[in-house]
Amino acid sequence: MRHGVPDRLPVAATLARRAAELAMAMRPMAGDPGIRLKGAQDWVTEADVAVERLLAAGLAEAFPQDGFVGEETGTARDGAFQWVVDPIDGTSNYARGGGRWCVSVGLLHEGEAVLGVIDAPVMREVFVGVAGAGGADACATLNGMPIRISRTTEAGRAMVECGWSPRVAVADYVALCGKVAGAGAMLRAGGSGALGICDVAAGRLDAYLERHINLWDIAAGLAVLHGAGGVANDFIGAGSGALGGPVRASTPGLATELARIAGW
Ligand code: LIP
Repeated sequence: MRHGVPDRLPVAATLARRAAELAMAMRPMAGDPGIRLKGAQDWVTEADVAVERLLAAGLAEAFPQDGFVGEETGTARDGAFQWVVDPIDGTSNYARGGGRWCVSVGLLHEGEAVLGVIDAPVMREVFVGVAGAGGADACATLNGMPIRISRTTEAGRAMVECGWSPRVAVADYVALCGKVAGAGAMLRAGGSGALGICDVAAGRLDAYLERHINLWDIAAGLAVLHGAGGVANDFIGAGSGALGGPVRASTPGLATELARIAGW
């Protein structure tokens, strides 16, 4: 594992578990008045804020020298190692009593995703991904068992999730779905970018595309994806870390064709 990751992995896993238990305890019934509308179709619940506070406090206590970025509180600190957390990814599913949501804890080192822990308590699934030292010994697991991407190389044989949020015009999303389906792929949409990218890592999907997504949604998932042999566009290197941007996560064999199909 990369320097600094071995001592951070168990702390991240423990805190993600505690955060998932808190989110479960605060899980709203559909239509709960406690849900505050952050924007059209973008829900933030009281749990979102409480869970992020638990993660921020635990990580600051364990690693005061590390930086921290959270969806609800934004950038709190910079550091060579920077934690990037989404307290509840799949918030809309969570807010309606659904089960496809997770706590996502990612760690960047000098702008590279080197560790990811994604805990989906209703699904009883915990994904872990670690970058290798110099590209070697990278790995990814689901509930402790190794996972690997699929071998799909053609869009016509692929299953592809296309994510959406109100940050993107509906017409653009519909056009993307039309192009992906027109290439022969089967479409999926699940409402959690983190879990969608983990499904690519586990071979359940062959690609995850989204025109605009935020760093906290995918930081942990990128570590899981790379640990499982998957590839993605250089999200951080392209300057999308601060304000979000496009993500194309897939098997290596699909990367070029999907970039052509998406047009971004
Ligand atoms: C979600 C993203 C997902 C997107 C959803 C939503 P949140 O984040 O992870 O990729 O398609 O619309 O934005 O808001 O649930 O943390």
